[in-house]
Amino acid sequence: MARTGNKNVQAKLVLLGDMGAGKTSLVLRFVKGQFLEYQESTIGAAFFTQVLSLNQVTIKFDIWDTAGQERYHSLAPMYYRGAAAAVVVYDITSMDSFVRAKKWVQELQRQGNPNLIMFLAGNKADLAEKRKVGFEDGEQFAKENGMVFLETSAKTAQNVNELFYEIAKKLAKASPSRPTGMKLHRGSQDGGRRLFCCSV
Ligand SMILES: Nc1nc2c(ncn2[C@@H]2O[C@H](COP(=O)(O)OP(=O)(O)OP(=O)(O)O)[C@@H](O)[C@H]2O)c(=O)[nH]1
Ligand SMILES: [Mg+2]
Repeated sequence: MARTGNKNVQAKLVLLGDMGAGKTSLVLRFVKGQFLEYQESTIGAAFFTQVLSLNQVTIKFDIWDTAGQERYHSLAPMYYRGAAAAVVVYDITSMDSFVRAKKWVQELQRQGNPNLIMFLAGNKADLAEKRKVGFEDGEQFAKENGMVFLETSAKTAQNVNELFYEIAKKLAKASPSRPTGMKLHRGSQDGGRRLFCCSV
């Protein structure tokens, strides 16, 4: 395969949403291919990395998985500031989590990065019998706010890779070519946790 024209993109990605919506579970499904029935609530935030290749573009995701508990709300700007993409997650079995997701979207819109690419994930799609938020409600809200919308399940893996591929596609389009290349930390694909980070 021709190696010319390869593009390397490093992108900061943040997940936001109510506690228990499944942010950590989505990231763990994507980064490690695993799912825990009793996933612990995140404290502060957790950091993961993952590399995705799309045709001639290699995307290195720096993923900030934030804590949904209200007491950590004030930390959130630290994680979404400078982010290229944000995934706002709600739980389709919880109307409260959908209301919370809308608030996150408003906060992101107010914080003034017009280039932020936003995604809406209605998670726990496997729990269809307990559904409280209609597919159309998520779709409609996403449309009104220029977001890409998917219903996902970290448990069954439904649409999880698709979500990150959609993000990668948008980022690849949005980011300028860097012909000299950047260093990729391929060794960190296992999604190591680091509590303190980072330059923005
Ligand atoms: N059935 C089902 N359960 C899920 C799914 N995703 C997450 N869960 C469960 O929901 C609970 C909460 O998931 P987490 O990933 O910890 O949620 P979170 O958004 O990271 O929560 P905080 O860290 O508190 O903000 C866990 O017990 C998960 O096993 C899903 O797609 N389907
Ligand atoms: Mg979590």
